[in-house]
Amino acid sequence: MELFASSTTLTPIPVADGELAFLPQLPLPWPNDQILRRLVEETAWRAETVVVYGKRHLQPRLTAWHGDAAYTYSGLRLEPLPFTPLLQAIRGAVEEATGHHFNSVLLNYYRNGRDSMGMHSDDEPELGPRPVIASVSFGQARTFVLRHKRTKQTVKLDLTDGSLLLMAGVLQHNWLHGINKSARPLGARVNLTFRYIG
Ligand SMILES: O=C(O)CCC(=O)C(=O)O
Repeated sequence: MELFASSTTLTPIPVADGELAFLPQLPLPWPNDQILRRLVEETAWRAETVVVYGKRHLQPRLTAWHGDAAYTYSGLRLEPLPFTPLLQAIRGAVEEATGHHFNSVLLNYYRNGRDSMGMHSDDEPELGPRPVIASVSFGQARTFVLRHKRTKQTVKLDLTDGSLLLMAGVLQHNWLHGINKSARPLGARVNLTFRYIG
């Protein structure tokens, strides 16, 4: 272990068949609550419909896609919006902390505890054979659930305000992840997953 680990050092979370690392607070030039407010107000949020097992569903959250290229998942094609100055600044902090380069970001707005994300893997071919995905969260802490596809092992992580979770290696091939609904009333949360689309 590093004797003088700096606050920008991600801590590895040991899991089988993949890489995970966590930083409780990504160093950013503004307070988290200010960033959350700006993301909520300045983003062109969309309520998207996806096709799951042949049936159309309205996603239980709002989304926006910014970057250089379109992104397709669950029968949904997202045309990119350009990076805003705020998203550029957050991307800069993420690239500094992780040493990885990202050209796209998916924003998810969970308005309350009823908003959620079903279990899935981010394993679309355009993310490459070992997708590196940096997930930054603002606002209400939510539980991020990972389930191993083969062993069914479950890992739960509290994604707190300002935190950064890095997913890498073969994680997306071996694990599903998602955000469950909550019976408790919860506040707003915005999550940004930075990706590299090749
Ligand atoms: O909101 C989260 O933490 C999960 C986001 C996610 O799974 C995704 O964007 O693929």
